Amino acid sequence: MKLLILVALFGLSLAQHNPHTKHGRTAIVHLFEWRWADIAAECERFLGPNGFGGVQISPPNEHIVINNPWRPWWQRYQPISYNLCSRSGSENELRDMITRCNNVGVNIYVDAVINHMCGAGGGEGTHSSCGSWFSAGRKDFPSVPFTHWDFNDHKCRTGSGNIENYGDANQVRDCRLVGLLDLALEKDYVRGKVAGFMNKLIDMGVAGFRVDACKHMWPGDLAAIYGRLHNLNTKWFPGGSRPFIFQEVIDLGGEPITSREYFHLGRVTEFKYGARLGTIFRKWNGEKLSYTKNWGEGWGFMPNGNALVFVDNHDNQRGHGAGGASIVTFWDARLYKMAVGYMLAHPYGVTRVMSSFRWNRHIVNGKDQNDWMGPPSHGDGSTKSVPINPDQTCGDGWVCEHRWRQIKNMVIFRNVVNGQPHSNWWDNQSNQVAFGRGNRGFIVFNNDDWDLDVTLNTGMPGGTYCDVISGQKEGNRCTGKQIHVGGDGRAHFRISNRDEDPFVAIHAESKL
Ligand code: QV4
Ligand code: CA
Repeated sequence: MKLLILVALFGLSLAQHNPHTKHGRTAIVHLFEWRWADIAAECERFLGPNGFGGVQISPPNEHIVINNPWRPWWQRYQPISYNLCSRSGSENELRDMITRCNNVGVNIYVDAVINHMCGAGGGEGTHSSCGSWFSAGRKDFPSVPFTHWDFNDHKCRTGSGNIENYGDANQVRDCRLVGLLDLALEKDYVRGKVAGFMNKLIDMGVAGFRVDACKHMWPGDLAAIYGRLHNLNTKWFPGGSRPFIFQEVIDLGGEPITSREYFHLGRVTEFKYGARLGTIFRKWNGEKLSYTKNWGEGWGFMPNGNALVFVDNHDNQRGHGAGGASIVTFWDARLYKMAVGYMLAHPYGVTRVMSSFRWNRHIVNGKDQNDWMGPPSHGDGSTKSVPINPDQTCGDGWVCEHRWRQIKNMVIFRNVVNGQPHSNWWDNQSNQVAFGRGNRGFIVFNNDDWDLDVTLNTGMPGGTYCDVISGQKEGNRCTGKQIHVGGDGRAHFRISNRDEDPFVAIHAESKL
């Protein structure tokens, strides 16, 4: 009996590692700060047709509204209640988006902020996205309701009440993260409110959650909350499907709290991945692309089955969170396309692509003075919708990295090579490397300051393939470079270090 329960629990927790993507899709995209109506349209017109597996959405619940600075993006990480009206839209718009995305095979993953409510200095009144009254000073949130009994302050032992030392696991979990009112998740009542919020979303059809600030929550409390979650809605998912859980834990080493403590609960964000990949593509600290032959667990990253990987995220693309200056973002577009291409070609982890908005970046002594700036907005602070230009790029300050040809085509590449092993590695002991994915795909990078000119074994069937980086296959024609693979699987590659994008990728479905 005991064994049976153990097996059941193990099976249950394992299931939370599965993103439940449809039709062999393998990548998700974070549509940071997008409105629900725009995401619904994007699922139908772009994400579904181009093989994206899912969307990470910004927090959908009621949040504080801040005037100074003016409507920062981070106001959404300060919950006021679990009512579903936010800067991205109303509950009806949210439901419509979930339905329409599910109907085209694109999953929705919710960013769940459950460690805290708003900052202690958040004041009192109805400056909240659904207009609910609250008092930060009295720790009173009647529309949940939470009262001062539901917060952790009595457990926190620091002078300021904030986390002061990340070397002390107790204060990291029980004190306030940058002054944010810390919820007492050991209380059954609080767990019930959080699980109720998440279950409402599951019943609406979401496929899972990015759980915010997990380092600041006890794994036991999270286990209790996840254990209360419903199975996914059987309108779109097989019976018995557990919600996909990926937990934000920043573990670059050197702290007592590690990612490992969360592995049994779901996947975990692997922050080493983007930090190291950025250092490699920037060629800092003597790093070389050729050193990535054993990329993945060989680099000390977490086990493949636990990892959620990304080149940059909404925090570290603007100096918040972790990773520092090595992180590559859309601001360094040429390096960024290569780094994202590398990630999507490589079998390690569940991959997340970032989709950003532009802001007036203004770096003084290494710090971005405008790191707070919210999404493209109208004068009243409401978020602008995302216009699509005739060339398929986005307007009005939306970057839409996920629509860049090179990135979109590598999302398709990843789907085409899904399940195939990392194979046929080649490098020049510097920054020119190539690898394949069985007999389904092959990619070649030149991040050196000289040309690449080499014949390689691709492992692919003979034929002419269209490079999906410099162009793509359209009908029976190729708008980019053509690569001729001989009957022996060998092909000649020439990549100038001055090419617009110094990498080439071919796959089974780009064969002409
Ligand atoms: C300020 C002072 C505090 C003071 C407080 C008083 O800094 O010392 O006690 O006022 O009220 C914003 C402001 C911050 C302010 C705080 C509370 O930037 O200056 O504190 O609000 O009012 C995002 C932003 C934060 C922002 C927060 C809430 O990054 O700047 O804080 O939203 O609006 C660690 C964690 C990791 C975290 C990462 C950023 O381990 O979990 O830091 N990442 C996630 C999210 C991130 C989010 C949060 C967690 C919090 O990805 O976007 O923080 O939900 O590494
Ligand atoms: Ca906490």
